[in-house]
Amino acid sequence: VKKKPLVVLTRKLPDVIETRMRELFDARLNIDDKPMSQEDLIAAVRSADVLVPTVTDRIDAALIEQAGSQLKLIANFGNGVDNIDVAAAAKRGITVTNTPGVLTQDTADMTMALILAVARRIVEGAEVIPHGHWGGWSPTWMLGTRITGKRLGIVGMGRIGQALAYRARAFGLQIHYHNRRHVAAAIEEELEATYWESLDQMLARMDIVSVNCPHTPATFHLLSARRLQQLRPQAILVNTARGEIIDETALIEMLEAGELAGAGLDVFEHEPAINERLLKLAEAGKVTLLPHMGSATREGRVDMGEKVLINVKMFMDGHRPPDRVLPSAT
Ligand code: 8YV
Repeated sequence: VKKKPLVVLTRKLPDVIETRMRELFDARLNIDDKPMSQEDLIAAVRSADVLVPTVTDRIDAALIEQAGSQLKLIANFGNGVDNIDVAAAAKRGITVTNTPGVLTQDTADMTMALILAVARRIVEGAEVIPHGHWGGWSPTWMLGTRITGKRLGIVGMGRIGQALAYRARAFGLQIHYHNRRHVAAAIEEELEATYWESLDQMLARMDIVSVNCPHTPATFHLLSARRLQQLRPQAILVNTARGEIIDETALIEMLEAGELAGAGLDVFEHEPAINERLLKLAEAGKVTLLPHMGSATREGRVDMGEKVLINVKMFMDGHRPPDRVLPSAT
């Protein structure tokens, strides 16, 4: 009998997925659901045939260096692979896969929710009654910003950006986007979307800007201090992609100076560490902060797990896994 491949999961995954993992492979699960220590990660890459990391594991070149020759696949439980040095893995002949497609709708929902939350002060409002601060209705109190008719600029028009655009259309927003290339003409037409080759020019004209591109060396601080300065003071910025895409310190300075109306952030530059100044801004109702919840639905996590299972199984059976990530894409 052929030995089952050793598959190491760095985090606790949904029960149905773990059960299936155990049936198919010699699965080593992480029962206490804490990110793996560096020591345990090193031990894992030295012994595992397959590593299943998440966004909380840094699989960098130094770690990949330590991998044993048996490690052939890193099957990321997540779409973004900025936690993995894909080029270093490729050099060692290690294949990398991710979980695209299955978290598109959930993340687009959360992005739309953040836009609404910031514009209509939902989080601030939700705290009034539980804190006993409600004196009754007033015509001039708790006023937010109207969504309908405003311009939404989407930075990165991939799956999530497009899914957001369809939602935003239903809310009466005008769709603008910056991307390396145009989306299919039929989609652009259906969305009545305006393509901006220049990110700077788009930023200067938007009411709301949403970041929906992957974090790669090319998009690190894409929204740099200089670029953020292009935004109008009435503008709202939301980010459900990766914190590193925005120069967070520059964003904080603008919010503190009143040079930007508000921000909705689900991701942070040094998460889970949070810049203390963001907490003050949250208290002042300037920012809505979410703890990286964009794709966090029960259904989504199972779908992601199934994607991982398929990728590992196909790879182990000698086929090309469906969600291989090429170094050129990162
Ligand atoms: C996950 C995400 O929470 O897939 C991604 O890129 O950011 C989230 O869906 C996380 O990455 C899981 O590893």
